[in-house]
Amino acid sequence: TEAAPDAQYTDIRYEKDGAGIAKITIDRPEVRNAFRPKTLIDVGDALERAREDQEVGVIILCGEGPHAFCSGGDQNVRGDTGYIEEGASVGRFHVTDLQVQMRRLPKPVIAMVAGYAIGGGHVLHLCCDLTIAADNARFGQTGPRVGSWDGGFGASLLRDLVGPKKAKEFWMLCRQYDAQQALDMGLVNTVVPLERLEEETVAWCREMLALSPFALRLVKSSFHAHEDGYAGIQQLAHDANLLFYGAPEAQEGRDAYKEKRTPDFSKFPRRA
Ligand code: 2NE
Repeated sequence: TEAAPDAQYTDIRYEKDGAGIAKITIDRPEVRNAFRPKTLIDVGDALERAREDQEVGVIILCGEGPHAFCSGGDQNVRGDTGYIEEGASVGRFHVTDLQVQMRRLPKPVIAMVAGYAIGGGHVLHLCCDLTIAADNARFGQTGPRVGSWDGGFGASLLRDLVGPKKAKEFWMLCRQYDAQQALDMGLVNTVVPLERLEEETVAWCREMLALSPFALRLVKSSFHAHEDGYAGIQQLAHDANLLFYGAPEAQEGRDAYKEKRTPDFSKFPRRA
């Protein structure tokens, strides 16, 4: 892989393999890849870069090292008003925007999990489309232990994956679950030995890269149309609109407007 030449990130690395895969690595292993606001700003920027890059078809999100994917919000920068960005006086939850960005991004995002996916880090893997786990992966929520929770995607996506009782167990007991347990409960797609994690993840990415990119986009937005309510429907609807703009029927409407004439839709079938 090669780093993007103009990358100015402090908390992540952004790499491309030149064959359709972008990899975003949270690079704070000294705190088990916990995220501070700058980390999330960097990830968001890298996701946008991958989205805009027509060479990129699939995005891998992972953490540096074998010990952690991500351990959630960095408790060292947690203030009384949220997580506080360097130089800011008031905190916020930058992760809210990132979660939505991951859901809306019209390319598959794959979590590659070695070690801990805990707290807000666990929710990041939930927001990914697929999760490939190493055999040393451990999953769990810690919110109520540290005075926090994620009742949005952290509750709803988890419930959808493992069922309401199990999801409440995650949140109400703050236990950890190993990779095999995660696989058994449908939380991850596959488990492989740690040393094969990247190879397997890349193989899954290449399988997707051989498929129709627009069909994959529609698959993703179709799932989210229901799950994400009006925002999900909007994504799917505008994805359909993207296709419609290429059709003569839609072009007749645009052209008539520009030519200041009444549109003639009579030649277009009223399809059954
Ligand atoms: C992740 C876990 C289970 C790893 O345990 P272990 O034993 O492998 O490592 P250790 O020694 O706990 O951690 C290594 C170093 O990383 C720091 C630790 O404090 C330790 O630092 P030193 O003692 O070496 O100086 N570290 C780890 N996670 C950190 C974190 N999140 N913030 C700051 N420093 C961290 C274990 O470390 C663990 O349980 N970590 C805490 C997980 C956690 O509670 N995360 C926050 C949940 S709340 C959240 O993420 C959130 C939300 O609920 C809503 C919105 C946004 C975020």
